[in-house]
Amino acid sequence: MAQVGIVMGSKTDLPVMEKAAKQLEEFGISHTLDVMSAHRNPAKVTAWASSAADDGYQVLIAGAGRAAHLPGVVAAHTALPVIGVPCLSDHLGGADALYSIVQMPPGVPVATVGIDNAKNAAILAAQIIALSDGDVAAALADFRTAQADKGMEHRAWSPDTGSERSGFGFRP
Ligand code: C2R
Repeated sequence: MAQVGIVMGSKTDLPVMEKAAKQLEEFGISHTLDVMSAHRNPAKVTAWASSAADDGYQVLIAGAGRAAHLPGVVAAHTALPVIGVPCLSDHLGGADALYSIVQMPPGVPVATVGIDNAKNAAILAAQIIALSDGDVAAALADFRTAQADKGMEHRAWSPDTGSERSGFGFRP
């Protein structure tokens, strides 16, 4: 049984959504990756989301671009937490997908990450799973430590002078 189910509206979303899969792998979290569209394959999406909890998933991640209704439709069919990833398209700078996902009306939420930020979706999924999984909690703690150490390696940039100083902080 996989812990996280990742779906995307089109295989053209794969370059973005596979970043979520990669991050989950680094945390040792089992997952599935599927393509299904709420308007092209409505019956498939309904069946998948409706049985997701019984199938053992703990968190679902749904990515889509343009009129991104997939995350909301998935959330409509399950009580599992759903994280939406707005995918960038050729139009509107990804704002179409972002607004479609983040502006769910009250009652059926979709936790929304930044445009194309599938990595954050995976980290958020890991944080939810870590509430009841000590191994994932430990993996997340290691990840945070490594990230902090990596940040310290960067040269700090001063907003006042525009100059660089070494030794602390991170560079925006
Ligand atoms: P194609 O490249 O297949 O034409 O898809 C996909 O997520 C993709 O970003 C273009 C874009 O359409 C999106 N799409 C949705 C949904 N299904 C496909 N937003 C959906 O169900 O929400």
